[in-house]
Amino acid sequence: MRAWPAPDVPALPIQGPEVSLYDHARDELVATEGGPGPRSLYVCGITPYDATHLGHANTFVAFDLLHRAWLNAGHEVAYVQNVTDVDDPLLERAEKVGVDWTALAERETDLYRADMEALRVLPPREYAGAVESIPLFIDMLATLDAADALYRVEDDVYFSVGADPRFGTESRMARPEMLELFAERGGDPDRVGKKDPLDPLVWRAERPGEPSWPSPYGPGRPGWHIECSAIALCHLGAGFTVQGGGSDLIFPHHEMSASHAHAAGSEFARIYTHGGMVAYDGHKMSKSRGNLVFVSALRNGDIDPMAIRLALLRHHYRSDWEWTDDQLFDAVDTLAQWRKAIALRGGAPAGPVTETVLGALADDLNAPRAVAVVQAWVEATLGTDHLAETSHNDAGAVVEALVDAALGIKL
Ligand code: 5CA
Ligand code: ZN
Repeated sequence: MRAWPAPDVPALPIQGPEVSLYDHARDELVATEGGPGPRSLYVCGITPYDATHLGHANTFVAFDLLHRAWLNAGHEVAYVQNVTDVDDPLLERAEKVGVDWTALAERETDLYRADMEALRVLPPREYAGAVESIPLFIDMLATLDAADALYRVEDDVYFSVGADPRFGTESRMARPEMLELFAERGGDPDRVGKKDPLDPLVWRAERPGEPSWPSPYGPGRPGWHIECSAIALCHLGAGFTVQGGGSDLIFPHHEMSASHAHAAGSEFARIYTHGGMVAYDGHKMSKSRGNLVFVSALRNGDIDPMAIRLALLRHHYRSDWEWTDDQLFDAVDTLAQWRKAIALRGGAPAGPVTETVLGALADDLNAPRAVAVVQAWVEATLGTDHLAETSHNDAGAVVEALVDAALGIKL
């Protein structure tokens, strides 16, 4: 599937430090090391049945900071993202609004691409749709079958979590919590005939009126977790650097994706990192609840996408927070102030700003700290005392390039 056009990333005068990231599986900050090859990142993408909301944007902007921090540290980056372009919620929405499910998926994916481009998110190297990747899932199912990790319940095929001795090590959750989340997030713990209530469906036999594809298990469609597992392994290889997504995917999705890989004899990610949940009107922003603020709606209302990005970056990517319109208005004002300061071209010395901003981002993507450092430079520059002393330097150009390359904000 095509991704979206890449924004320019200016070269910086100094290289950034190596990046550390919080790993959920180990519950600590770890170095994102990985030898001389590229740093590799898989981020769970959208299910395209509705437009991109600010929660999605927050997650993709967070991992864009990682992408940029790696580039600024001198690494090549292999980035893969998926599109869940066949799934229950997509089929249900298409039926409800009376449109063809493929047309709905195409329309919403197009809108998402436009939103990502406007937010200056670097595109993935591989943007993989589930439908186009079905042969990968069938291959992986064959490997799991050979490892005795699959069984049937009527015509459906399930994965046995008992086939992975490391099951549970990504989420570190106790079983009662797993059972609760599994039921909430697409699982079917009560289905009769399963070996373990937590076993997830990996191939759903054709139901009347649902799309299906041929497979050795009969016509059907893939389960959700096998999709991300197979796409990540195929395009990034076993032991890729980071599995990313929002914290709503810690369990079951990332646990199951990792388990499928382990049972198939492959390492999965070295690090599991999750963005916090953005709320609105007191609840997690979610398509099912409908409490959404769409990126495209803000853009259509003539809001500068860079102000949206700045408003998101003022929160640490791991925190849960609530969106309010005031934060956006504040970001619009701040952006105007930043633009005024860089337009002076001179200003307070920029060298320490570059080093501190790159350092903050390399330290578990601390964007709020990076934004505060830029803000301090802007205030010092707009204050008459500093400007008078240093008006001949090129600090404005240096900060402009830094804010663009590191934070993805074009001033
Ligand atoms: N297609 C699956 C992943 S394979 C999916 O979760 N799709 S989604 O459209 O529901 O979400 C897309 C991405 O945005 C996921 O990484 C998800 O964790 C994240 N996300 C969803 N809602 C929010 C929210 N309210 N705040 C932050 N991130 C969110
Ligand atoms: Zn996923």
